[in-house]
Amino acid sequence: MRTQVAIIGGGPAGLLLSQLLSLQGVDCVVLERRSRAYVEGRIRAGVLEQGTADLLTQANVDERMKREGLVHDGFGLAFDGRSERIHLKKFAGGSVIVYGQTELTKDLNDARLAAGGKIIFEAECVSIDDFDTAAPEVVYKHEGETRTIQCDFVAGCDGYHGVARKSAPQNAIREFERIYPFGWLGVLSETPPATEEVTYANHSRGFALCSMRSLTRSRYYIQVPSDDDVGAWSDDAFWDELRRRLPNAIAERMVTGPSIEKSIAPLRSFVAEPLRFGALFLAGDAAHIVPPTGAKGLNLAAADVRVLARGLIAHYLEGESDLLDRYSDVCLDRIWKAERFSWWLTTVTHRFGEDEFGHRIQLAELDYVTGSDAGQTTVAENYIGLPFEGPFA
Ligand code: RFL
Ligand code: PHB
Repeated sequence: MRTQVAIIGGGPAGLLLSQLLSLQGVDCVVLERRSRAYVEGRIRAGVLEQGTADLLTQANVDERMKREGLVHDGFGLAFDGRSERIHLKKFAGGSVIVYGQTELTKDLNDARLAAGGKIIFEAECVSIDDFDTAAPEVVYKHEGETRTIQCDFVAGCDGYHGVARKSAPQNAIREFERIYPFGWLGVLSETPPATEEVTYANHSRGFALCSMRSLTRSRYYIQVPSDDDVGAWSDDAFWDELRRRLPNAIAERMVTGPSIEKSIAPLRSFVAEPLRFGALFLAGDAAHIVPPTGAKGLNLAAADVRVLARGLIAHYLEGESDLLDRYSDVCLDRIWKAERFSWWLTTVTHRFGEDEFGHRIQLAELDYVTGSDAGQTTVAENYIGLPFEGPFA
């Protein structure tokens, strides 16, 4: 098979890239290791920045998001028995949209397949060859056979555990990492959310997060040791622990019910540099991971794809390669700022061992940022997503 851009990975990054390229007539093929149902069933991100939502509008996949997504003009920071609000609209002039990654992935798959887009499910890329030449080749396994794709460019959108980043020459890539000594135990339940807005809670027993997927479906998380066994957490044990970590006013409003999904995700900060190796480009979780505390992962993946799609379109339609040449630098600027914010929000909201001094410092910092206009502004402008134009273009 031959195509212009071979896209490895049919998660949000790969699907959005294929949609943006196809709309401009750039030919591409998506290889996805898992089945469509598996990809669409992965409960992950829930908060979209306005810039991500705008990109989905450009990509013609915003109809259901506009209808079903919940627009939030603020979010909560709970600590010391109270909950304060960061006013996103007032201090940063923007908002975020609560819309699940599962729904976004469904919308993108629907749009691609309706337009006759090429997504090969249960096709595992095993190697990316000759990407330092003008004739790269992607080797994959599908239905028991080994097949190849000849292409001009390869987009590595295959997540943290994929093959794309591992294919980069060892002497050309640098990796930066921080692993946190805890994970998030998440529960999805068919119950009305306890809070109107997403609320991050600092508690001496550990972090907790109240989120939602709709007005009748809640998503909650609690900080747990990274080696905790999800099987050891009954629904009742989860609800009891969550309740203990929330201010009374929120705990009293909590409605419990059976969990629909329960899983533990490790927390990690990771960046690979650069993002380009000849004809191979890394995008999304393949290139960087943030702890989920700032809700940045999916949004960063979309921001990478925005730049990559523009670069590839300029290359094919205008014969202009400048944006592709700047891809790595443009994306890394935003990536490191999102890494910083996600790391910061993680450090002020999570429990790090028996550090009472550290806990008091966290409370002072949360009191400061929620109580000062300057503090709220810096948190709000990062949370809604740094602008695409101006210094963050
Ligand atoms: P994905 O979603 O991991 O998709 C990669 C795809 O590549 C496939 N793949 C391969 N395909 C072919 N051949 C191979 N060799 C392959 N190897 C892998 C995989 O099957 C998969 O389908 O990466 P992508 O597209 O870069 O998207 C990134 C996002 O999924 C991720 O950043 C977010 O989910 C992170 N995240 C959040 N982000 C937000 O912006 N807002 C949030 O509120 C938010 N909450 C979260 C999160 C992630 C979480 N977890 C579980 C880590 C909450 C949690 C709990
Ligand atoms: C979620 O709803 O899953 C969610 C919300 C905010 C975060 C992370 C996850 O920061």
